[in-house]
Amino acid sequence: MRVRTTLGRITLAAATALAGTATVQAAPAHAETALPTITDDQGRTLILHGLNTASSAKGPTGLPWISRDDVVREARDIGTNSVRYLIQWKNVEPRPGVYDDAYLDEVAKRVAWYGEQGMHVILDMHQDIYGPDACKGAGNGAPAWATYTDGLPCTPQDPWVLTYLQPAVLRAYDNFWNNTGKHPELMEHYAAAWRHVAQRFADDRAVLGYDLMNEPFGGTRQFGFFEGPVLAPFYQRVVNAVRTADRDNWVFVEPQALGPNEGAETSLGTVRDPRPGGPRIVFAPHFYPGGVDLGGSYDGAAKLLVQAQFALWKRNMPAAARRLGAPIWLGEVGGMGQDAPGAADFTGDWLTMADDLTMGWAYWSNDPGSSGVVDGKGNPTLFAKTLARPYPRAVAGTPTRISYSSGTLTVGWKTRPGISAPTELWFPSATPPKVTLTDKPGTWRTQWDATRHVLSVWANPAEPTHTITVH
Ligand code: 9MR
Repeated sequence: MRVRTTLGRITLAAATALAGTATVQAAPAHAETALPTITDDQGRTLILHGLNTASSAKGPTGLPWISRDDVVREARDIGTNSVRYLIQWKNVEPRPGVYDDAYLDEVAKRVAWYGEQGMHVILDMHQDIYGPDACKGAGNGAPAWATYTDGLPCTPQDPWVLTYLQPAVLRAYDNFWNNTGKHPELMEHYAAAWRHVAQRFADDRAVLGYDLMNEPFGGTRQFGFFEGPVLAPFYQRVVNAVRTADRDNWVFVEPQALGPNEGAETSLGTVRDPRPGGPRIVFAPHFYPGGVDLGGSYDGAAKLLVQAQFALWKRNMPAAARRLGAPIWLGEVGGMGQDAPGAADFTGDWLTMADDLTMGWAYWSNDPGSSGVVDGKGNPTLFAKTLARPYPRAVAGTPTRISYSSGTLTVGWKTRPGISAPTELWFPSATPPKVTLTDKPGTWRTQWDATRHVLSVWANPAEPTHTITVH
């Protein structure tokens, strides 16, 4: 009886899921209006390819391992046009209300390295497991003075994510989100710290925006008890604070990590942008299916599980972006060692998913090692090759298609009136590419920059749509 009931439920769930799929497939692709896009100061859509830089910034100095040469090499060899650059609340506000501007100067110095390469910087206020003082140095992010564990015990766990469930860590979050009713001041401090950072970088031309909190975790409140009632109002408060200092940079908001990282739905509420001239809020989920970052693989039965999570993510995250009225950007994906079974395959598949969704990404991470782009000896890894993929870095309109296979890049877009800057495509090779475009001959032109490996395309603005194919 019990078995039958369960089977009945499963069948019902499967039928519902299939019905959902059928509806989605039956609808013609153009029936859904395109999501808004992240744009540059010339109105072009930015497709961001970048590397998270870096896990090493979680340490005491709050600064990543990189030198200027590493940034030059990334831009040249991988063609990145952006970076998700990690900063730490503990370094920004080492004592309550006291900001370390010398730290922000060091950040600004590194931001300038990206600016020299024409890259866009997204500053990410990173945290894992709340902060170093929540559980014997296991975490990063929050300063000691903002860590209230109320004397509860803690033992760091392996894999590291299980440390999130330790009593002291849960309590530190419960106090931060004021689930305990005892520390309303902590979220206020966080918002004010962001205001300070925004003030410092508002006029820095290399900075594109701010990722307000890495992988939020709700403590003892999760999912519908957290994302709607706690996280969204918190983001609203931070956005309002940022906007008092910076009207124009983009603000990136993440769903909670648990669930959405694996493709589950998010119930994050809408965040309003008070800036004049249209919202600049980006939905910025991560993708870590099947624990690929925690020693998982992409072969055999594990691959089937991960593929199911691909399908979920691909349906649920764009749907959430649509609900929030925001562009989507994949802020973290990767973490798999280059020797893990299926690493190249996995990378190819998420890159294809990103292209299918005309969505940019930031790979985790550029730290030297087996999941970085250089290994411990400084040699390029598998990822240095796979991430160096042809792409449209700026599109003079709304992209409708990005696809790359067998050496051919195809990009479709709709004209957006008033953009005079060209569409720009990046290629890993210096060989001039062969180009065809659907615009009438003589109405468009291209220019090849063999140093930057960038093809600029001035399409005919009188044509409503364009498709370029490049071999
Ligand atoms: O890869 C990182 C690992 O070496 C650290 O021990 C861990 C805890 O700080 O963080 C890992 O990076 C994670 C990132 O901070 C947040 N998203 C998931 C990343 C991969 O697990």
